[in-house]
Amino acid sequence: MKKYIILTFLIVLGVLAGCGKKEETSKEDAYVRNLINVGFSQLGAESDWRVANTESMKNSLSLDNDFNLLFDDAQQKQDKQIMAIRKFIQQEVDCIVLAPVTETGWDTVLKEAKDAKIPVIITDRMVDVEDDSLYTAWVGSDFLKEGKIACEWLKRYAEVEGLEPSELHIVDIQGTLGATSQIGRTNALSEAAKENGWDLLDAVPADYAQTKAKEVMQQLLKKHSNINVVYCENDNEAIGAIEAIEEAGKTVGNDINNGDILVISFDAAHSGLSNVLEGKIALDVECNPLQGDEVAWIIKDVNAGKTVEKYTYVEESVFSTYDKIKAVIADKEAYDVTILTQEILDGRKY
Ligand code: GZL
Repeated sequence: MKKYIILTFLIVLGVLAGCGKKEETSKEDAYVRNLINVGFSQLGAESDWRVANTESMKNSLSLDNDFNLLFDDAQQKQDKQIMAIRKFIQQEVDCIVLAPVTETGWDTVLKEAKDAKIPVIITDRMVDVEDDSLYTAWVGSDFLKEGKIACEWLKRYAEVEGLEPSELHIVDIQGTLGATSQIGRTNALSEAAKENGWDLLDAVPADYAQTKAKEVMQQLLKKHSNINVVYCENDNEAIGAIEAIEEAGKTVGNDINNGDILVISFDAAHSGLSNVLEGKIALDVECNPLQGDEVAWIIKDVNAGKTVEKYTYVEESVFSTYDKIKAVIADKEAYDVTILTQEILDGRKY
């Protein structure tokens, strides 16, 4: 069957080459080289983060890096991801990469991959399975820690601004319910609110989508007249929420004491950081989407029969233009707050 994949691939390549398209690698090279066939089930294209993540994976799992990548976009539907994994198994790929939309519901299909002796690498969010030998490795972020960093910053902001904890009236615009990133960021806020005595008014999911977040924010503004902090679980939600807040005649910024609504966000994508630089997002905790190289190295090591690290966390930063807080602590680890400038923004990769 593997020959089928390579043969099909070469026919496609030959057709493309026949269209006069200059291939980075010639048909003969591809045939001669023993490519690693990888099936990648990506959960969707719902956010700037996801688009950057897909680009990173495609750039790393490329023909020039000795990969033949079979890519599937599941449009945020778990059943489409399960179908894609089953198709990769039928095609006898060498490795499966899964970016799971939510944590549960993967045991059966990952068992099928294991029975077919196909290693599975999980990226970004986590899977919640009975037997963690169903996946070989995971590459992603510590979402609870991201949330703790944001909440530690908010606690220090209130102290610097002379605000009583009970004067923070917060709404949480959540990500996709059941996604590891949503679970971690939501739990960090609800724990901090309880610990610090903050007024956590509401938590409503918006699937990391800008349009949905705008609608959610419009409803929250109608329901609560005293909101002064909006905790958005990604940048696209923050941008949607800001649109709703400004259309309601309110202001976003770093100055709650003078009537601003403070917007906190996650991802630190270019769109989010542009809003930080404009002073519209007060804090943006990075969630690094550039996981492709790490995943490619792991696949090559697995393919070569080497043992690999089970869990790999990507590097992340914290951005603001509010320069009265220089660092925050999360789990005994200090995070320097990067005071964002245009130069730093221009130098970012996504
Ligand atoms: C986080 C990732 C989340 C991002 C959102 O690793 O799963 O999903 O924070 C994306 O932007 O949609």
